[in-house]
Amino acid sequence: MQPKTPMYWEDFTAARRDRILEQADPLISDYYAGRFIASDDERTENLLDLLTSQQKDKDFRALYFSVFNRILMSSDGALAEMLGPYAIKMVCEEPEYILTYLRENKTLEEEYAHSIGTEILLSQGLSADEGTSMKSVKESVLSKTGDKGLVEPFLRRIESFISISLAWEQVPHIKPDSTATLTYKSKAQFEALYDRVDSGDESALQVLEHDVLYQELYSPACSWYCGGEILSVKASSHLAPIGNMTYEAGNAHDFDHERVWAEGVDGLGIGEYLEYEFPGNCPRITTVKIMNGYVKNETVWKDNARVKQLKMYYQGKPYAILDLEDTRNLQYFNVGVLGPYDADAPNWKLRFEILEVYEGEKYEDTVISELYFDGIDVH
Ligand SMILES: [Ca+2]
Ligand SMILES: [Ca+2]
Repeated sequence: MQPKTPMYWEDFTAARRDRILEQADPLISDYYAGRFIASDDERTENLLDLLTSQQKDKDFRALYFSVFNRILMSSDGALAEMLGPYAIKMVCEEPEYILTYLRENKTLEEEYAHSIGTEILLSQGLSADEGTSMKSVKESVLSKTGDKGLVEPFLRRIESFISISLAWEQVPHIKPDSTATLTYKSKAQFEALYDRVDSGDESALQVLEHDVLYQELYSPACSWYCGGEILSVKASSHLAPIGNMTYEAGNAHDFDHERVWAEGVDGLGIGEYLEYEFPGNCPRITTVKIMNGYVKNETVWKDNARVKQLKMYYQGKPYAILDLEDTRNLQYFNVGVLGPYDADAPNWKLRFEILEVYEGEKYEDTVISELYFDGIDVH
């Protein structure tokens, strides 16, 4: 077997580094030796142009990459803002070389993702020729390498940075993208249908196949949940059990429309919340589905309060306000793309806080029967 060829600056011997530095442009060797500090000036701009110029020589390539990383890691303010286009150029020029290194250096990878993500955010509102978009970065990188396993985790880091930054700046309202009319059957009615299917009754099968409630909660067919994983569902409070009926957080995510979460504080529960925790490698979420109120039957639905607005927090930051309709129909909210989908990423959370309610006729208990998800990265 051939010994591994040193590719990166820190793999080189000190003697070899000295030789390379002697031959390098003085601008680079001066910066390397600490004879000037990078800032948002012309000299730094010239240095950055040089560092991100196309470089076929492997020795120089290692030096340029190393020096650029040092600038990136130590920059802030105006210089940091200036680096975005250079970070993009760096990655797009030789994605395999750069991304292989970043994969092993997560802090540096995060810096690149922030720098490129910031540049994309700053370009919003500019035309395609003037600005940089997620799409143009993606196309540019993929035109240089077909290694999607290397490229896609990095692109997701950028997208995740953009989602969090946008959420921080503004909290948009999201109305239901669509709703589905549900014909509510009790579990006993479903059981009766299953029995008929088991005994070969085609018409019972037809009924189930056209029943949205069955398809959503009770069918064993494939869904996002074939890969989607939720570690826990918690709530800030819940109503104490009445008889053998509980109202705890998990009931909002038990695929049982008759069991519900009800907040447990005096009054209508403004400020109370549900919180879902996901592992880093959970497939990403694009849709939140909600059965609002105590949907089991029309009477209990009217008697108890329903949610009018849910404030959604992603990674602990306000992300969106879901404007719910006052209906027993299933409501689908298109929430963008959520989650890092990366085994190395830490667990993450979504919180849904009650901001406003539709009051019930009898009780000051605000209820959610189901809050669950759909998404991508599965199948
Ligand atoms: Ca439930
Ligand atoms: Ca209450």
